[in-house]
Amino acid sequence: MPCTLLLVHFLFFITFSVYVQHVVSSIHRRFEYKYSFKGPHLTYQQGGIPFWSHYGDVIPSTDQVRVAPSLRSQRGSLWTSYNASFENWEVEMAFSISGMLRIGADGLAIWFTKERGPNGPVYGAADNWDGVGIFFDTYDNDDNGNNPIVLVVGNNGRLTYNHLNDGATQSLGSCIRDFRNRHYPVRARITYYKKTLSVAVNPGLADTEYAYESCAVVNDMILPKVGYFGVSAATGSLADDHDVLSFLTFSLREPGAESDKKQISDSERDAFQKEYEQFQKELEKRKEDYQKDHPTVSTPKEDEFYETDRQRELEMVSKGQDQIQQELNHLTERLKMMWGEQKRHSDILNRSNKEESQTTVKEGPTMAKSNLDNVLKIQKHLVQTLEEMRSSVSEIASKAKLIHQSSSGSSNAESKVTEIKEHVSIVKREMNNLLKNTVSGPNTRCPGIPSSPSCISTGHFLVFVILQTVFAMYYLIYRSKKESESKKFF
Ligand code: MAN
Ligand code: CA
Ligand code: CA
Repeated sequence: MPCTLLLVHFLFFITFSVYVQHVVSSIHRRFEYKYSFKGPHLTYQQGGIPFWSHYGDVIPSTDQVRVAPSLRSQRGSLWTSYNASFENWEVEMAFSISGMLRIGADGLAIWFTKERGPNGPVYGAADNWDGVGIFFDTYDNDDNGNNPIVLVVGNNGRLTYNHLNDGATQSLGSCIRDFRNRHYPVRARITYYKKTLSVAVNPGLADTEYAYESCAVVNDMILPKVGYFGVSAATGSLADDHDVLSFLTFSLREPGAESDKKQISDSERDAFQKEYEQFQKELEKRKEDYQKDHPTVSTPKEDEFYETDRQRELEMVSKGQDQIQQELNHLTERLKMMWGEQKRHSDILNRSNKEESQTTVKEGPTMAKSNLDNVLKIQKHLVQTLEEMRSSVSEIASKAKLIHQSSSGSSNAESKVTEIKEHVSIVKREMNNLLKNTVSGPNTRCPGIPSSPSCISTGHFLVFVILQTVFAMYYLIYRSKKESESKKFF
């Protein structure tokens, strides 16, 4: 019985998890580029950040924004140019707070507030804000040993931040994390969904983008319906570099709360159209300004960027010619090798003929030799023809390239194309001849290589053996005679 209960409980748990997962995963998340920035082309050429305004000691660069540098008493902030009215949203910010000393100051803040707060005492931004601030406080002002700390502080405009006690009594949620001098960028994810604000932090210990740990959750948090996103940082008598590498904002929509397929309204379309036209005008104006500032730089005409059909065709012809040339080179090499081989065989044959004429009967080597000479002639002819074809093809290729380079003079190009065609037909004809010669040339079968002649015949061998035996017997008799003579003396 308890086993059945356990099973039911387990099944319920699984179903519930799947349901939760389904709901969470089907939240519609849209990247909002007007409330975001990231490298590698973070800034305009003049140093501004598209859709953002920066204040104070901020130093923007192409791949990051230094919100406050490691100098004493710096304050910097940046705010979105447009306000946002997302009911639910999420911000992912990658940052790095680093300094030479064991202790740094003062920290970095992420904001969503009704108004922008360009300058002030709260991590470089204005106090008495209406909205929420998520603070990364590095310096332990109240000396209670709990910094660096992450805290969430809400404000309706009436609260004055208590910098001296690190907002300890004002925070709605917090977590102690060491986010200074990390090996990898630290990432913070702030999610505001159905009036719950959650803060998660990836402490930058590894290069894993999504290793977030929950830090704080604040329920029933009422934020302004319309507000600006911002980042700020400050230093005091101690200082760190406060760098933001990316700030990505997403709007979130509950599943089924809106229809994605819904067409945009007429007023929205008009607004987008206006904005587009404005950008077009701005672009044109910038182009003109650039021309004025750089009169010597000529802007290439648009059609100079693209190839014409003719250029493309010639490019292809040229490539084809290169390929043919390569093939012919290959063929020539092989024929040369074959020719060398034939020559070697012919030398062997000549040598053996000479030897045979001195010793034994001739077995018709003149016939084989004349065959071989024929083959050699054909080979030679083939190599020559191929050489000619190769030079012809390279001529075509270079002409095609020449036309390709100067394809503007069309009448000239026209005549050169005809020339190429003629050359190609010559090559074709020669190729056919070559093939005919190779297939039906006279006596195309090479004569077999004669086996090397044996150096002595059987008759000679027998005579040699008999002579040797006689000589050996004569020597033995001579020796025994000498021995018996010498014995007589003793
Ligand atoms: C000084 C003051 C403080 C600041 C610390 C650390 O004490 O400027 O406000 O927090 O330095 O920079
Ligand atoms: Ca502090
Ligand atoms: Ca503290």
